[in-house]
Amino acid sequence: MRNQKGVTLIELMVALMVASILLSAAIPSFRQTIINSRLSTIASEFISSLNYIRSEAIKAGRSVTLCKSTNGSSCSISSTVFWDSGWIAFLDLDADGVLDTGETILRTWPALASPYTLRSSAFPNFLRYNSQGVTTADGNFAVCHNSTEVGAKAVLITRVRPRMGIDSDSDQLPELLNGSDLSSCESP
Ligand SMILES: [Ca+2]
Ligand SMILES: [Ca+2]
Repeated sequence: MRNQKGVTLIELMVALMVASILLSAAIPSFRQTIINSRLSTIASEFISSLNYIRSEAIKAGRSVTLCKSTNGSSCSISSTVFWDSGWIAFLDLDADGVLDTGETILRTWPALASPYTLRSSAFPNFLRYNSQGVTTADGNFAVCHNSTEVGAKAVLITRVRPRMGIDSDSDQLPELLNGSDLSSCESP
């Protein structure tokens, strides 16, 4: 009986050890899964914002602009403020990309949780769709966690439809409009 108890205790200890090893291996991958899912959600939500302003522009027959904003009530043109600080959509009556007196804010989006980032070199301050639902330029946005390109998401702005950048060569780096891999979270 005593012998049997001893074996049970050893078995228990081994089981605990195996469980702790499995758990310590599982936690980082579980964490990565959460980060990946969050990156996809942010990119999808940003694409939804773009589709929203595009359809509003067509509906209104006027330009609708999306600009980065820290307060949900005015655009920021500071070079130290990025899209991850939040963004707003407004009816841009004079199509200048600036929220002027008399122009209506249509929707606001809050800042991303740190350390998630949303950046673009082609659109440092704003992105405008005209009344035909066409942007003024092409370009890329990068959605990153902790400035890490591996596993990041890209949002590609073509004149008409925004889309998610795909990773066709499976190297964990999404491809940008020119076909090259995302190489910078800060200025994609
Ligand atoms: Ca304006
Ligand atoms: Ca790739």
